[in-house]
Amino acid sequence: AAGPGLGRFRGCLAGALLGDCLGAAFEGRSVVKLPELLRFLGGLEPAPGAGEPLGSARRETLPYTDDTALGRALLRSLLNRHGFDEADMARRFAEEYKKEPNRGYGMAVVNVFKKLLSPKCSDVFEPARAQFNGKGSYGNGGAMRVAGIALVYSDVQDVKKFAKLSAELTHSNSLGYNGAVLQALAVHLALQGELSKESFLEQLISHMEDVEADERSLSDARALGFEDLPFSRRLKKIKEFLELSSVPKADVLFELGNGIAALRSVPTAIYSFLRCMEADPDIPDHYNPLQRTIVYCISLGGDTDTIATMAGAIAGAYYGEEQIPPSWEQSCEAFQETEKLASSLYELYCQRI
Ligand code: R7I
Ligand code: MG
Ligand code: MG
Ligand code: MG
Repeated sequence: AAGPGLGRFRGCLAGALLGDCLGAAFEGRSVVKLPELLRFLGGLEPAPGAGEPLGSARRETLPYTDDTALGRALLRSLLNRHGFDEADMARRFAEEYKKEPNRGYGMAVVNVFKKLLSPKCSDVFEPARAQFNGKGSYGNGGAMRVAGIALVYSDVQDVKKFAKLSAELTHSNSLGYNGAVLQALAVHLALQGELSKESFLEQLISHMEDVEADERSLSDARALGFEDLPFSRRLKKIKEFLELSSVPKADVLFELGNGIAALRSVPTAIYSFLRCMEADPDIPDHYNPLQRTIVYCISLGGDTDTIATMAGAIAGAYYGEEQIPPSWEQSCEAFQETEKLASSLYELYCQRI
């Protein structure tokens, strides 16, 4: 069977970039007012009738953050090594951090990068295991950068395996790396294209019930005071939410969250993507479903760059590059890189099928 086309690869990387750059302008705000967000987005459009050339200096450039910096490091490693190579990927993450340490990295993960940069480090998974007194980080850093795994591996078992390994370079708590597995699975399914909301969720639930059933996942969840299979449970909550014609923002934040823990952000990104397949009375109709997804994520506040980059990657893989607005894309720092990376990735993906 013919695999996904190049437009989905471009869409995925561009959607991720948009989510990060647009979301970063609002990161950490507990409340984002929709009129302010819509005004901000309106400012990205070229002035009407001004005949302004594309990419003119007048347009503001929105910097990308650690989400994109590491997402691209992951992609370059996969491309260079023709697949997952833990030592190469770890080195690229650490070198990327060293080159530009002010991209908004998580407070704790920088210690992993510093240890990886030491010539004494022989096991590249060891610094991540030492985080948080040996419990490992459950932050969303493994998930925010993982989309590329689904763009290189077409087999779902490979997607799970390498999403986990890539995340374990910095996040050894299962609540961190299982979030990365879930995000990679969502991108994998989105790349296959036309698929109902119901079957998208059913497939995610059935994969995650398997992923979360191992001893480590059960004991990590219990140690943190969560019920068993916490990601699977939140996917089921998403299913309930989607059966309602609308869900108050407060309920979404209470049940799914908008925080830096993978458990409080990956399900939120997936919900945002699925909810925004339909029109939203609060979001203007001229926005397409991909734009709506990003607007919705940012309107939730909190970890806006990361939730929007994850939802943007899923939506971009699903809808393809046709839904990437040029004016938004051209507002993002280093947006031209998306095209090059997508073409190389697509070539590798086709070789591997
Ligand atoms: O997960 P990580 O890479 O951070 C990603 C976030 C995204 O929002 C990016 O956009 C960027 O802003 O940062 O980095 P970590 O430092 O591993 O985890 C992020 C935070 O999660 C930590 O600084 C802690 O506040 C929290 N955290 C934990 N807190 C207590 N106990 C993660 N794991 C633990 C834990 O085990
Ligand atoms: Mg960030
Ligand atoms: Mg931050
Ligand atoms: Mg963030």
